[in-house]
Amino acid sequence: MAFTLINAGPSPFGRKVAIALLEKGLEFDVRMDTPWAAGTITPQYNPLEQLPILIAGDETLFDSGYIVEWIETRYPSPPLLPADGDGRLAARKRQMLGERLMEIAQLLIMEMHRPQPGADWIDRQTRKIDGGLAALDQLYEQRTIAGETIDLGDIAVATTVLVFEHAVTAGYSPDIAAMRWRGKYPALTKFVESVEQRPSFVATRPQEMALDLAATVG
Ligand SMILES: N[C@@H](CCC(=O)N[C@@H](CS)C(=O)NCC(=O)O)C(=O)O
Repeated sequence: MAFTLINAGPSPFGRKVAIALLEKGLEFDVRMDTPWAAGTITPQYNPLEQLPILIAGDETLFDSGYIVEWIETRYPSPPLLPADGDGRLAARKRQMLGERLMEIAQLLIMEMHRPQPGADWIDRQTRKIDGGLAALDQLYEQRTIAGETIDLGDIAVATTVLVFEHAVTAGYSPDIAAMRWRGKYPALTKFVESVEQRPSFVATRPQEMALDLAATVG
């Protein structure tokens, strides 16, 4: 099966899909796009006009959570979800927190690029980031990663918090205190430091792209 991943350089959602494909040993081509820019190809493939998109043979898949579910269902080996129900639910919970935290962080960063950011909205999103990171830290206090096994929850969490750092160094985001997690959340930090050198993570580091967020939301 031929796979093409349509992605944006820094996208943690796209990186999650790329890591899942690499962990499964599936080869894929990458096509970069900017969904906000004139001439974007994204709406041709996704009515929700978002990346990532995976073209898998004659199927077109979108939304990163759905795409990784599709990959896991079609290519179950090696597994990226535990076989037992409780383990699966625990992995899904971490995946959900990682994905929602990323969406909340995007809302917050976009708001900060508006001409007149709303202070209450910023406070509200900031509280969610504090709460979500603290919840993940608690979950990682109880998680030991056996051998080389990671799951879709680990991938979603690590890609999210790693892009928090990239967004600041690449200049897309102000340095927001609530989004600084390394060292502040010990169990989460230990977990990320145990996976960020995996070949699938090294091969998919966020790439800078020209982004004018003020123009996008203005
Ligand atoms: N729930 C979506 C979120 C994807 C998302 O927010 N993608 C961003 C790029 S990182 C995007 O395409 N934004 C354009 C837009 O929302 O209009 C997923 O998991 O795939």
